[in-house]
Amino acid sequence: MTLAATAAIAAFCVASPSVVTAQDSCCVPDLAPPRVGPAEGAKGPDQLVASNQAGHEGMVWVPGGVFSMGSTDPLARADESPVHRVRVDGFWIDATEVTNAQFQEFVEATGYITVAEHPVDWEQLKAQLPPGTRKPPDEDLLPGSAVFTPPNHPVNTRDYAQWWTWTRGADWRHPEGPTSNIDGREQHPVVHVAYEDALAYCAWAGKRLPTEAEWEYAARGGLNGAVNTWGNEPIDPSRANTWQGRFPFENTREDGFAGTAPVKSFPANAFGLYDMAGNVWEWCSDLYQADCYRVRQDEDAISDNPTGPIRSSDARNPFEHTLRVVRGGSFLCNDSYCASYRPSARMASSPDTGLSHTGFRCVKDDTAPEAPPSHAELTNQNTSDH
Ligand SMILES: [Ca+2]
Ligand SMILES: [Ca+2]
Repeated sequence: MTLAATAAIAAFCVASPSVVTAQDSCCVPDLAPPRVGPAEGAKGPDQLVASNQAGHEGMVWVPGGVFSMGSTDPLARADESPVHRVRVDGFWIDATEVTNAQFQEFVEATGYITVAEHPVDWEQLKAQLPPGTRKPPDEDLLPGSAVFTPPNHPVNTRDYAQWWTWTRGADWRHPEGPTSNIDGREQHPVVHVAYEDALAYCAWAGKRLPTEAEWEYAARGGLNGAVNTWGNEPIDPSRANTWQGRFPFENTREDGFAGTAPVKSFPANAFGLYDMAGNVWEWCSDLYQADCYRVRQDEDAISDNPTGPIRSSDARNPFEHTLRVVRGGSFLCNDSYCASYRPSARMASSPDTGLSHTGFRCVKDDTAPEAPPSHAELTNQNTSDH
């Protein structure tokens, strides 16, 4: 482990004194240190304009409605309560997670450089470390990201450093580090994307990230109150790309995949959306607040298109107020440890954190598709044609 990794973990420890539970720590560790800004000549998210207006290709229309957000299932965490009524307007949403091929098209069109490809910003990082912490060698501040590196033996599952490794040269093109690549993984979801990387892609595509409410509504596929995206049947290896075996050292791959899977490898939900359970976590636009459901329920009978709190709040990371919501779990989820593949499961992630199990999908505000002509209309048209 490099000094940069040590510093990053030290930063996490300073910010999060002994509050990470076993159930939480597999999911979204805060391992990413601050980065130096975009390289000279590269465009940041706020400089990108929508230049890829591909219409609704690859997207699904989700009709608006009212649903019960949250869960009281035995697997649910406290932040999924209370269950409350939420209304969302209709929206278009990507049928799949954004793939490496799609992200490559964006990067080639814009020259965008992701957060993981920037050097670590020591001036920002040292502000998060104990006073007097010595600056590590420059080579330890080179670009990198946190990679899932499973041990081959049982470990203390409260210590995520046992399976997350700060890896110099890891980024979306090199998911496991500089000697890896994405050849043959064009249809896998892009990973190692930070929140601002996802925003940049959205800006280029003329789309946006879903709100947490939109994401959960879409994931439920109209099965209001169901535990899973497919209904109340328990998970099995045919349902989603998660983890089978003993985490984190034994992955029996009964679902066919040790890491990410090509999108659409598992059945879609009732709305036609793939991998809303598992594969990779997906960024949402809301700031994360553990008790926002309680606040929301106190304020309204039905919450109307909620967009989240104005600052984040999370006991696991008490000094960080820009945490964003991620949803859907990943290939690391297992009931014994982290059942975050459930549509109601919530997790917080630092916006500058890209990880080897985190990606995103986009939504788009636009009019509903035209309803297909009815049988009567077609009959009338055929009659008038003659
Ligand atoms: Ca799997
Ligand atoms: Ca997913």
